[in-house]
Order: sequence, then structure tokens, then C-alpha cells
Amino acid sequence: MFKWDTLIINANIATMAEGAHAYGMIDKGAIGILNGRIEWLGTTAGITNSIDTLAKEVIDAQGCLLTPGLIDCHTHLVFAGNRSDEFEQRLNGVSYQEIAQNGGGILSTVKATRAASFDELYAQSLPRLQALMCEGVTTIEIKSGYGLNLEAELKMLNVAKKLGEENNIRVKTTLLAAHAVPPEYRHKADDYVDLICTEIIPKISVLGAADCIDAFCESIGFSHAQTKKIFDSASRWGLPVKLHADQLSDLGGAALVAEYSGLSADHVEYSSLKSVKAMAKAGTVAVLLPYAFYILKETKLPPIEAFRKHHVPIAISTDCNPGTAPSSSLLTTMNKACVEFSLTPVEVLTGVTRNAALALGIEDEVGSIEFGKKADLVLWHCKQPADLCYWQGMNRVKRIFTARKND
Ligand code: DI6
Ligand code: FE
Repeated sequence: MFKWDTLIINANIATMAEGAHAYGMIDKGAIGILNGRIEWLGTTAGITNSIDTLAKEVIDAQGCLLTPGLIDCHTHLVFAGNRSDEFEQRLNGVSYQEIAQNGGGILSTVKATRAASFDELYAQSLPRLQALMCEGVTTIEIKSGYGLNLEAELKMLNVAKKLGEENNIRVKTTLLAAHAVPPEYRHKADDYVDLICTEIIPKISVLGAADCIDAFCESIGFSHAQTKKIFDSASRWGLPVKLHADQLSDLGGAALVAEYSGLSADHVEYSSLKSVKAMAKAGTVAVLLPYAFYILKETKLPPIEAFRKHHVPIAISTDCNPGTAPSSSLLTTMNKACVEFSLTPVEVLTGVTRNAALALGIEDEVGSIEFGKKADLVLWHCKQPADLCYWQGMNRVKRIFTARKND
């Protein structure tokens, strides 16, 4: 009888454990995995038994880096259609407003997503998921928000769930019915908010179709008061909240989501010091989305120094979406977080592991390499964690370990 299913030896382990120094490195580390859980963690030299008798499979990492599986905690990965034509139009001088007036923007994706069958939506979304998985992403959050009615939002959420069931990845789903006002509610945004609160959220909650509720609180999205109504409904139905907050202007969104003890405030470029303090008090994570910042040529940086000073956990995510973040590369986003936001590689790796888990409320299960946590791990063809942020166009994944669903 073997003690473990898998034993990894001679790995340069970045545990990312809370309280540990920087990456929480263990040089020449070893990990024993049983039933998808980390059952033992130490140094290779600390193994006294004959190695071959300990596990069914022994992997000699030969000094390569081992990290927790990466977590992409904010994506709009499920959608139909393509907006490269808008990208091209914008580069030829057509404004966002003109594109939107001509039926483009979010609403063009809504049209395509509503028209797509479940299977078409699944097929179009799968390559984006696979691209992220190839880079070592083992947990992903996927939002709805291009359906904007119960039926189509549910279709998106069920596609997201099926993507998780059929591929070896943990999926957390988020209802983002308050992403935009659908065309049939034009000039009647309050009526649409009522529909979300009294029909969509209750049904989604009863069906268990989403783990969380999100909204786009912005002058071009939903107001502070409308967002509050949505959060009240979410609270009544027992669902945690998060928010697209203060991306283009300061509507006090980050403070609002903190008021509801929200999991995260996302984007947060324009958040005030008052909001930062409210987030610190509530334990709300700041999810930074440097790829959207880069595509929009935004110049207002998120209040990073204030987050550091007040110990607001920072997470990093792709925002994978067809408009403002056409990317399914978390590694590229990590590089952008360093260069655009001057975050350090330690902050960035923490932001796609431990703090991303915190932003999804699953920090007890994943996000760091610690005894008892799920064995979602990535072995890389490099030795230093900074290599993951540093070199572009090089996928260094050597092997991905994912705990099975029920482990
Ligand atoms: N903020 C954004 O930047 C995206 N959604 C959001 O709430 C835009 C999504 C899109 O253009 O399709
Ligand atoms: Fe987003």
C-alpha cells in the first residue's frame, strides 16, 4: 500500500501561503498528494523512507518551479460572435459612441449570444477556456451578462457550468444580468432592475445557477441606487455580491460593495480613499484588470499605494471579454500588471493565486500550497516565479495537476 498517489520531489515550491515571506519558497521541496489533496509538504531531504515505496507515481521536478494552479477570478468568457470589426473601426477613428449607435458594443454581443443555441455557445467559448487552461489556470470565474433576460442569462450560466463539468477545471459562476440595459427596456432601466430583483435573481437562486451576483455600476451602466436594489435582492436570496466598480468614474461603487461585505470590487481605477478604507474594513478584495486598462488606453491608475497601505488584498484577472479585454491569456495579463500598474511579481502571483481565491470565497480550498488544500498545482519549465511575469510569448507549463471534482 502506497502512502500517496503522487509524490513530487526536488521542486522549487512557491507555496504562496499566507503569512509566509514573499512567495513562501521551499527549495528542493516535496509534496505528497492523496485523493487530490495535499497530504504532506516538506523538503526532499526530509524524506527518510525509500522514495519508490511512498507513492504510485514519483515525479522528479529537477529544480523546476511549482506553484498553486492559477485562478482567473473575473471573466466574461462565455459569449457568441466576434467584435474584431469594431476593433478595426476604432483604429480607423470611429468612436465607441458611434459604434454603439450602430448596434455595436455590448449589445451586438447580446444579439449574437441570444441567437446562439446552447451547443453553439459552448463550442464558441471552449477554445477560450482551453487557452487559459493551457497556461495553468485551474479555477475560473465566468459571468453571464450578454443574455439580459432570464432565459438567455440561464443559458450562459449553464454553458459555464458545463464547461467546468466537461473539462478539468473548477468553474464559479456569476450572474451579471445588470451588465447593460437590454434593447426592449430602452429608457426603462428601472423596470429592468425590477425584473432582475423580482424574477431573475430569485429564479437563479432557486436553481442554484450562480454562486454570486455582480453589476456594472457606472454612468453608462447602472446607478448607485439601482445597484443597491440589486444587492438588496441578492442578500434576500442569500447570494454574495461583487461589483464592476469605479472603472470609468467614481460612483462610490467600491464603498457600496464593501457595505454589503462583498467579495470583491473590480476595476476600481477611480475609487476614492474613502472607498479603499471601506474595502479594508469589510475584507473586500480589489480585483485589478490591467488588460482592460491597456485596451482602453486608460491613464487613471487604481489607488494601488492606498490598497497596500490599508492592506486591501489585490487580485489580478484577465476580464476576458469581446470588447475591452480580448484576451484569453492570464500570463500576458500578469505582465501587464507589472508594467502598467507597477505591481511586483510577488504581488502579481499572489493576485492570481491566494488573493484570487479570496475574491471567489474559496480560499480554504485552493490558492496556496498548504496541507489539506486541493492539489491544484502547476509545474513550470523555469526556476524563478518572476519568470512567469517576465518573458512574453513563452508558455512554460510543464505539467498541470488538478484535484478531481469530488476530492
Ligand atoms: N466593463 C467592461 O469594460 C466590459 N463590461 C464591463 O462591465 C465591457 C464588455 C464588452 O464590451 O462586451
Ligand atoms: Fe468585467
